[in-house]
Amino acid sequence: MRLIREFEEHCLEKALAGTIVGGIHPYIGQEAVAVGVSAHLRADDVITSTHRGHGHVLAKGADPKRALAELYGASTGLNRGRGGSMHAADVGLGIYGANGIVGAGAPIAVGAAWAARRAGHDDRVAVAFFGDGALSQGVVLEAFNMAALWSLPVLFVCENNGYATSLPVDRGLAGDPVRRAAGFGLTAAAVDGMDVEAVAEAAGQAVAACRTGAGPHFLECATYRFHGHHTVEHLMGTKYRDDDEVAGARARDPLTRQRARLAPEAADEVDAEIAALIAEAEAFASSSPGSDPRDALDYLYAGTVPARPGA
Ligand SMILES: Cc1ncc(C[n+]2csc(CCOP(=O)(O)OP(=O)(O)O)c2C)c(N)n1
Repeated sequence: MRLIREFEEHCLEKALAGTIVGGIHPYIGQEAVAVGVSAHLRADDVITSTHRGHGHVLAKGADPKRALAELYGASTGLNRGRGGSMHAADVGLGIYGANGIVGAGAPIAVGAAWAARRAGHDDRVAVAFFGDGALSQGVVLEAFNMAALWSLPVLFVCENNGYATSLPVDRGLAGDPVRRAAGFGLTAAAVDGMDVEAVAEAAGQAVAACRTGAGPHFLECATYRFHGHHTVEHLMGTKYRDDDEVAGARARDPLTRQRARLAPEAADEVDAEIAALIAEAEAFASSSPGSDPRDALDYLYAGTVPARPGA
């Protein structure tokens, strides 16, 4: 969680300064979800992510140096600087991409689970992370249907942070997410997404059940993003949330809650280790060469992709 928080704080600063072109969608506040779920994932499992994807990508094991370089548009980035903040992927690590299209990762995860089964990897799990706004995208409901119909090992993780851009969830979403997923035959539950241990416990059960053929699962994680939807919101001073509401969520900061459970020396050690990693990532990313505009048309079509671990 600390790595994601520090990475994101760094990116926020760089995006507001214009070093990261195009801005970012900060994940700050939601770290417990990516970490609690990913704690149960193996290298050969697959994740799909969203426009708010730095946390998922780092939690699945992406190299922070290459992740930051990607945001800097550098040729050393995860995707040679062509994906940027919203499209970071590392197929070799089972990261099938952050995705700027709301809900688009869900059917990709279903496809990955189906492909794994076809290849005989019955205990490989695919996880689709998405926001509450994605629950009303038709493609997500189609993904629920197919995963349930074929009893695929997919864990759908809905990060309900209360807003789709500036639209409050109670004005955009009919009914209850858990009941909606259960209506498709998914095993569905809700959990406190601001508590990493609660998320880890619920996700652990769901992932284990997926691995043993119990079919698709759905986890609604109640969380909150501490910052705006996108850095443009910071620059414009857009406001649609009460200060009290944001302060209330910050009082439940998952990092503070987890720190209280750790020995102070252990927490300090983690802080020092992460500070060094971020400094190293910044040195690497800022000294890396940019992509060459002359090869802009390269890599549009897949040639070979890196072998999957355990393939
Ligand atoms: C298919 C599609 N519709 C609309 C958008 C514009 N859009 C980008 S992010 C966003 C809100 C998404 O909200 P949510 O899924 O709850 O995720 P969060 O931003 O809260 O993490 C919207 C509507 C888009 N990118 N793709």
